[in-house]
Amino acid sequence: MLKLYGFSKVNAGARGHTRDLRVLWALEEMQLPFEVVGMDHPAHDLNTEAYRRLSPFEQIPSIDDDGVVLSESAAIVVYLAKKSGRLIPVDPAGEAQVLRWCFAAMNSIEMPLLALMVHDWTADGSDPKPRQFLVDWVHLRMGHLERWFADRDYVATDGFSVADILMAHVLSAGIKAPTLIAPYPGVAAYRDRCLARPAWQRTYAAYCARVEAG
Ligand SMILES: N[C@@H](CCC(=O)N[C@@H](CS)C(=O)NCC(=O)O)C(=O)O
Repeated sequence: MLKLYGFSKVNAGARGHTRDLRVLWALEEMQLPFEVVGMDHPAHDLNTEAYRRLSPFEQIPSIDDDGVVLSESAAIVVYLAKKSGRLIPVDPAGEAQVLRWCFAAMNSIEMPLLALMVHDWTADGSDPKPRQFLVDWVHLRMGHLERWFADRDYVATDGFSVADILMAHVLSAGIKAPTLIAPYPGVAAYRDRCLARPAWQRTYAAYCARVEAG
């Protein structure tokens, strides 16, 4: 049975946004059987030699699928898609489009959003320039996405794919200020279209029922 290492307890600010949700969503979409191994972040469950063998950076999510050990949410959802034959095309050209947009979600989009978030956690506000640079970077990328979604429902292919799980999660968990997405109605509609999927609704409800704030 596939084991997913996900949070059982995590700080209140992160609860509901953590990256194990990407894998839980993919598993729900694909209807694959799995069990969750609940990890208590405040109790340092991630900082053990045993867990580092699964996840070298001591992070969630990771999986052990009967000996196939993986960390990195994007690698995991692509593995699951290929294993199940769902949410990724079988032809190399279609698969390449999905991989392209998985990388874009994890790099071109998540990077500026995460940089802004970390800045806002840590900076004392004495110099407004770094924050303005990061806000401008986010708007640049959001403008690019808005153009991309002008004639598309999903980011990589005609149908919903694992790239949409990653992109929609980044656009949802990574954007704290509504002002960062409000000028981009196409991006907001795309994110909401993905999050309206029954599999996401079930995933999120089960996560909220299981994961404690600590
Ligand atoms: N690139 C990794 C990032 C994973 C990550 O940042 N996980 C966070 C939770 S969302 C974590 O485990 N943080 C705990 C820590 O670093 O101590 C992925 O996409 O899986």
